[in-house]
Amino acid sequence: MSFFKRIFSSEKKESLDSGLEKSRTGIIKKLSKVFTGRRRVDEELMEELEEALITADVGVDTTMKILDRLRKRVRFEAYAEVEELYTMLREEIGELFSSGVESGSGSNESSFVQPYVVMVVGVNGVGKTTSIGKLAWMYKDSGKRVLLGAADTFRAAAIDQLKIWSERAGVEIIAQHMGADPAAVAFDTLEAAVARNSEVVIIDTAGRLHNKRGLMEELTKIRRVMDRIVPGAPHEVLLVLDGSTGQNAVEQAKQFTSATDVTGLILTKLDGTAKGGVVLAITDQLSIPVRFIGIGEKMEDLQDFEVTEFIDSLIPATWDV
Ligand SMILES: Nc1nc2c(ncn2[C@@H]2O[C@H](COP(=O)(O)OP(=O)(O)O)[C@@H](O)[C@H]2O)c(=O)[nH]1
Ligand SMILES: [Mg+2]
Repeated sequence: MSFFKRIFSSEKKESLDSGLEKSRTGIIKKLSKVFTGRRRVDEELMEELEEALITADVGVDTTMKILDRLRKRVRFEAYAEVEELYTMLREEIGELFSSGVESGSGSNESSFVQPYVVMVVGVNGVGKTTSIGKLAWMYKDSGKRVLLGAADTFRAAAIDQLKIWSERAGVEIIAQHMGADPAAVAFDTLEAAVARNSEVVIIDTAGRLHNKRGLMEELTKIRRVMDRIVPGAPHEVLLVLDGSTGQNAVEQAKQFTSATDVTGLILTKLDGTAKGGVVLAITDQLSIPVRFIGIGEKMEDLQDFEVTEFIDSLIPATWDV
């Protein structure tokens, strides 16, 4: 690993650790109640562990799955010490992530297709526009020519907000007036991207979920128009979910994925919440990889999601049970 890579990784780990601090503290507190003072693994302990995970927003179904596997292993491997159970818990969580879908690597695809078109969807207020600003900066920082499209034309403030982010990130933006047809904005953006030789295009959208059919039609229209200019676009559809809403985020994801094809997830606001366990529930229950996580409001506060790093930060290996 190069010197710079190492510096970058340790910085990344530090901000991940501080971003997930509330979740980690919450989970450790719950787990320590279960494990402390115990030596032997018995059914009572297993039931308490089950409850701890459910209340840590891992969700009932996912918790049951983890506990089933733990129970089998405890029986089969004849492990009975709590330290081993803690290790097994971390392993099973890792297994859950890797058996669901591959994750991470949100920033490499753009080298293959040009322009690489990313459409960002999700309910109002989850952090779409903010995440687009952060993503734009991330791509720009890695040397890409980035263009943003302000296809959330529902509110004037939404367009202005994306403009501010485009300035902050130092990237260009295509916008029209409030109330303009979102598909027309997407069309303009892709045309401009082709003309300007942009490498990455990120399209903001409005997320009014009050009417699923309307949402579905609007997103379908935007996709169709983009595909006409850049065949295959959008190459990635990122659904943004607010991690601080816990199990509601899982429900929202289910609704959205039935309205349009989603290729990846961005989980935001993991910094302000103790509900980080929801990442497990989401990964387990939807077959969609988590691409990025938001751990703050600043431009640098978006990270590539890496399973091992995430587990190490949320449920540290070195914690003494
Ligand atoms: N703490 C924190 N706040 C965030 C994060 N992502 C977005 N926000 C905040 O969430 C609010 C709504 O974000 P916005 O991007 O406007 O959501 P949109 O309606 O989906 O476009 C803003 O106040 C953002 O600063 C995050 O990762 N952490
Ligand atoms: Mg917005």
